[in-house]
Amino acid sequence: MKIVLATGNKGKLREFTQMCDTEVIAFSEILGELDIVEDADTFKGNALIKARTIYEKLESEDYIVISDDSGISVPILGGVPGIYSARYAGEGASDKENLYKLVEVVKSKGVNRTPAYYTAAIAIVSKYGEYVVHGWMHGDVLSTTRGEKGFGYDPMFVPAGYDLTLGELDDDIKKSISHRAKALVLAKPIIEMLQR
Ligand code: ITT
Repeated sequence: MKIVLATGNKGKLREFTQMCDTEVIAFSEILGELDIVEDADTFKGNALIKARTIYEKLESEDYIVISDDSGISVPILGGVPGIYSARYAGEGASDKENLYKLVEVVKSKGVNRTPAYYTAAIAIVSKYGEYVVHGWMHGDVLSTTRGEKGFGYDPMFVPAGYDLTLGELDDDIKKSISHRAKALVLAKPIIEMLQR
C-alpha cells in the first residue's frame, strides 16, 4: 500500500520524507491543493480530520494516509498558541509572522527565556481503521530569534540540553529529538503492520 502524507506544510513534508525509510507521496501530487477546515479542539482531533479527509478523497483502499497536527505551547502564556500555532498572527499568517508575534508576546512578559514544548499528533488512516500517536519536545523559547534552519517557531526554540536554537542546530539533531520524530517512532510499527 502506498503512503500518502496529508500535509501542505513544506517543512513537515521535508522532515517526514527524511525520516521515513519508505516512499511517501504528498497528497497534493494526487489531489492538487485542498483547504481542510481544522476545527477540532485537540491536536489529535485535527490530525484525524486531515487524515480522514484525504483518505476519503483518494477513494481507494490502496492508500495509508498519515497526517500531522502540531504546535508549540508556552505555559507562561497559558499554553498558547497550542493548536492555533499555524494561525497565531491571524488566519493565513505566514510562519515568519507567527514566529515574530510569539517573540513579541514573550518579550511583553518581561522574560528573555521561558519553558515551552512542541506537540505532534500523527494520525494514520487506512482500510483497517484509525490510529493516533503523539510525541513531545521540551525546551525554552527565547524573546529573540537565532538561525534560519528548520521552520515555524524553530529559530526561537532551544531544545532541553542544548544551548543553540533549532534555527542554529543541524537538521540531523532535530530529527533525533523532535516531537515529530518521537511520534514517528510510535507510528512506524503501526504502518509496517498495515502494510503486511
Ligand atoms: P498542515 O495542516 O497542512 O499539515 P499546517 O502548517 O497548517 O500544515 P498545523 O495546523 O499542524 O500545520 O500547524 C502547525 C504549526 O505549528 C506550523 O505552522 C508551525 O508554525 C508550528 N510547528 C509545528 N511543528 C513545528 C516544528 O517542528 N518546528 C517549528 N514549528 C512547528
